[in-house]
Amino acid sequence: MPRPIHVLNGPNLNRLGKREPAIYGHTTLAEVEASCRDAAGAHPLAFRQSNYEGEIVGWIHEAIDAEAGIVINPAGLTFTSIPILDALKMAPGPIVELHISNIHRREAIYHKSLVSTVATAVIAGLGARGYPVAVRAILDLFGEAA
Ligand code: DHK
Repeated sequence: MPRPIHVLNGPNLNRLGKREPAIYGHTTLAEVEASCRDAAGAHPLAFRQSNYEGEIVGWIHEAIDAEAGIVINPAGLTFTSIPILDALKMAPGPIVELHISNIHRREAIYHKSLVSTVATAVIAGLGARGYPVAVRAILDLFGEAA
């Protein structure tokens, strides 16, 4: 069975497309999901978004049990959530941390990611197109092109 990929999105990303378009662009989360499914090809892909930290921790546990590769945009929880960091520490990997914006070019509150300490790789600043890039990178790391 091809290893699955779980794409997890944090708070406020359900508003993508109309949320601060100058920073996050006009692509909606549904369009992001479609681009991830295209990139995943035959690989099983779960795509989720929550505004709740505990729900995201539960999804990371599910990804661990499924031995999934994880693409995660924890959004604002990137810089605050030790529970998400602790959950990711248990993941078999690969883990690609993703940010639509280049967090290092933004206000200082967005500079220190807790997740980067356990991520295999980080993508930031490619806009919504970063998501299919992350999915293809996970497939490469699996050693299984789509
Ligand atoms: C999304 C958010 O909601 C912010 O809190 C992050 C991230 C950046 C993004 O660029 O996708 O800082």
